[in-house]
Amino acid sequence: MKIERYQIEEHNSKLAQSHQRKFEFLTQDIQGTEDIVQKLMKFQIAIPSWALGTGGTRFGRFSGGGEPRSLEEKMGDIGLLHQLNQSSGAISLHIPWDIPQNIQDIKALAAQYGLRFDAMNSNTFQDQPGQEQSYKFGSMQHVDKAVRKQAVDHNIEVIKQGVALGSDSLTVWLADGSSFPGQLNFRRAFENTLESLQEIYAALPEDWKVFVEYKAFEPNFYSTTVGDWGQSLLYANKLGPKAYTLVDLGHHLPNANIEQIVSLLLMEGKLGGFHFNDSKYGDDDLTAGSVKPYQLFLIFNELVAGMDAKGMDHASGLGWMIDASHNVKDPLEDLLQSVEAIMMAYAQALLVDKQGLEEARLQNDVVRCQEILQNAFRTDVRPLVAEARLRANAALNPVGLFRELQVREKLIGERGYKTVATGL
Ligand code: PSV
Ligand code: MN
Ligand code: MN
Repeated sequence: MKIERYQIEEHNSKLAQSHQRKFEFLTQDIQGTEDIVQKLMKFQIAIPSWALGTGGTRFGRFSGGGEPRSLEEKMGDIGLLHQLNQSSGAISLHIPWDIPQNIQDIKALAAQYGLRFDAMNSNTFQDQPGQEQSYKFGSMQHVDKAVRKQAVDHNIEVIKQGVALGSDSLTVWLADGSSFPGQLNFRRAFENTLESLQEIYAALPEDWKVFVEYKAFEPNFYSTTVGDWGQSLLYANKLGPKAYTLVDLGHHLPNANIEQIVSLLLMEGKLGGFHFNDSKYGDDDLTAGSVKPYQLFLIFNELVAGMDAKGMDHASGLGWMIDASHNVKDPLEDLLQSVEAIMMAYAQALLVDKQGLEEARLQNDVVRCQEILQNAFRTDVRPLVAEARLRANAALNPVGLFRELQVREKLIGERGYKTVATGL
């Protein structure tokens, strides 16, 4: 399945008039729209290879048809997304869910789709067939050195594969922890984990980064060994300048102030990567912006402010990725919606009157502070995001074109109805 350039152009010309009207209306009211459109065009969000099939819950999985059956087909799907929005130009692999066989062919395919290899993800939270040691009681925290060594070796192997593909970062998420009080010596678990991470850190190439992803709970329900941003930051600080904290929006206890966390991590120069999703309860992995779009905007407001304060480039300063997949939507439509929501939150954050906000803060004018933030949040920025797509030769309405072209039906035609994406 390939989308032809003329199909995008035809779609855009049908919507051009109405888009132009909305875009011009917005530019009359807002200063600096050109700069915002340019920034939106540069901003790319990596797609994880595991989001292309229907996710599941522990109660069941209802696969859709036409899901990718191989890494090549997953890249094909991301290629389609990227053609539709020109904002999904990177793929994040999870080893061994993805098995890159012929690296040169995989790289050539990526180049053909215009994709970059984002952070590599290791997996020491599941036992793989034929594996010698079990991760049932943790991996890097394990009381048995042989288990820890296996986990370290796996991560080093993932780095090697990443180097061959042209990636430049490793994300480590550990399921390590305990489910019952008394099960674990917290300090020993921390020290073992640190030692394992240090061995991995020592194997990082010069220009690589390692992201330490934290998560409050699940699959362990009493303690998690990298359980919050404080613990992640401890590891990152002890490891050194190539280690950073990774924030996944779904990995906090309810009502955590994620925007404040992001702000302080950026201040410390220790925010490395981001996993976008949304949730009402926990690590729900729902479409970004589907439940709490205001929170997403507040987070972006801190990201933009913090990155500007450090002179960081928004597009390349942090690793941006979606980490979501669920049961009931077409995964590709779901990802298009997530990217759109992220772009909107970013555009709204760019609209914030930063100088006015600082002045209002200095005067303790709380009402004005809220007005400034909500003025930006309540601006309909969709024409700005659409304009960025139009200029990048993407579709004005990606989900609309996905349906018009019957992409899913065609993928089912090619791959069959009963497919299960690998690795999920
Ligand atoms: C864990 O919940 C997580 O957020 C990590 O990023 C994993 O690598 C990913 O989900 C996939 O399970
Ligand atoms: Mn994640
Ligand atoms: Mn998660």
